[in-house]
Amino acid sequence: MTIRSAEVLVTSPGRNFVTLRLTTEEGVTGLGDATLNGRELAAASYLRDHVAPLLIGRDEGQIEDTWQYLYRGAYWRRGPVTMAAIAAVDMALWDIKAKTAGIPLYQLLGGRSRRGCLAYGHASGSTTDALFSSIRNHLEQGYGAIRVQTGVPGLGQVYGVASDQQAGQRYDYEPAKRQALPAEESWDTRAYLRHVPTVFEAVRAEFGPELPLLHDGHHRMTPNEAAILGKSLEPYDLFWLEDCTPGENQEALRRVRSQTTTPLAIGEVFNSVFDYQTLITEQLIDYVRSAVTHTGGITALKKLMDFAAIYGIRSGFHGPTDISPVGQAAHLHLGIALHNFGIQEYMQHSTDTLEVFRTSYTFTDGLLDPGENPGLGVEYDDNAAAAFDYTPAYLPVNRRLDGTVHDW
Ligand code: CS2
Ligand code: MG
Repeated sequence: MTIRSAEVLVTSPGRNFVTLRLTTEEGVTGLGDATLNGRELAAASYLRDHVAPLLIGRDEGQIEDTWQYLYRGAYWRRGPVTMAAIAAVDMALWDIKAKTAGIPLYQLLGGRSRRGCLAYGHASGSTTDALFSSIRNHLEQGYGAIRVQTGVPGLGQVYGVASDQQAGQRYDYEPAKRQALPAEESWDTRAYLRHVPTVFEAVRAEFGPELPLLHDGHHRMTPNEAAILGKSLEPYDLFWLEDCTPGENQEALRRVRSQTTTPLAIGEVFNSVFDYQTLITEQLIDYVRSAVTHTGGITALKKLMDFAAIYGIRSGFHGPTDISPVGQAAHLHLGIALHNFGIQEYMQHSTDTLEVFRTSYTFTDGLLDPGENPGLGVEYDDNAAAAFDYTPAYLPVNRRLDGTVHDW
C-alpha cells in the first residue's frame, strides 16, 4: 500500500490552522497538525513545497523510516518549521495505521494506562474578583486543576489574561491578533514578582488547599528572578511553575532547581529531545511541556517521554487552542497510554473550530478521553473549512517600561 495524495489544508475558523491530509491508494485518510501560531504559512510551504512530493508512492506503513527520512534526509535538522512539518506527516501516518487496523490509536501505543487524562483549564482576570469568577466558571465545567494568571497592578493588558471586556466570555488566551502588526504589551518583572504571591495567597484562602494550581511565567524571568518566584510560591503548593526562564538555556534551571521545591515545567517552544537532554538527565524539571505538533509528532514525543520516564519526569503536553484538535487528539491517545502521564492542558476550541474538525474525544468529570473511534478520531470537514479564509495574525510583543523588547 502506498500514499496517493498529500494535501496541505489551511483554514481559519477563529484562528489559523495548518493540517496535512494523506490519502492511501485504498482511500484511507490520515490527518496531521502542523500549526505554528503566527508563522503558519512557513510550515504550510515546507510541507507543500518540500515534503508532500516526497510522500507520494511511499509505503504508508513505514512510520519510523519516513520520520528518519524526513529528519536526517533534509540535512537541516530541528527548528519549529521543520519539526511541525515532520509532526504532521507522523500523526497522519499513525492515524492511517490505526484506522487500517480498525482500532483507536492508543491501542497501538500500548493500550490504556488510566481511566482518563486529568485536564487543567486557564482561569484569568485583570483583578482578583474577575479571576475568582473565572476559577468558579472552570470548576462548574468540571475542571479539577486550574492555571492561574492575573493582571499586574500598573501594567496594562498582560498576555494570557482576559481583559475586563472579555470577563465571563469564552476567551482564546493567545489571540494571535488578526492585524498587520503584532500588538505591543508592557512588562515590569519586579511588579510581577511582588504581585503573584499575593494572588496565590488569595486563591488558596478562597478555594482551599486541595485544588491543583498552575502558573505560567512565559520565559520572562532570569534564573535568579525565577528562584525568587519559586520560593515565594512554595507556601501555596503549586502543581507547577511553567516556563520560568527562557527556553534556550537549559543550565539556567540548575540555579532555579537548587533554590526552590516548587515543581517546574518547560518545553512548549522546544522541538527535539536534545532540548531536554540536560534538563532530564540532571532532573532539573518535573514536567515535559512539548506539544506533539512542535516536537516531530507521536514517534518523537513517545521516545522523549520514555527517556523522561527513566528520570521520573512526567508529561504536561502543551494544549492551547493553537494546537489543532488533531494535535490535541494525538496528545490524548499518548496520554492515556503512557505510564508517566502527568496532566493535559485543555482550553477548549471554539464552536467554529469544532465545525471544521469533528472530534470524538470527551471531557467528563475533569478527565479527557480520546474515545474509541479508529485512528485519531478526528474528521476534517472541507465544506465547513471553506468558509474560513486564512487571515494573518500575530502573537504580541512585550516591552519593558523603558521600551526594551522583553520575553513574553
Ligand atoms: C501558553 C501558550 O498554553 C500555554 O501554556 O504558553 O498559550 C502559548 O503562549 C501559545 O500557545 C503560543 O502559541
Ligand atoms: Mg505556556
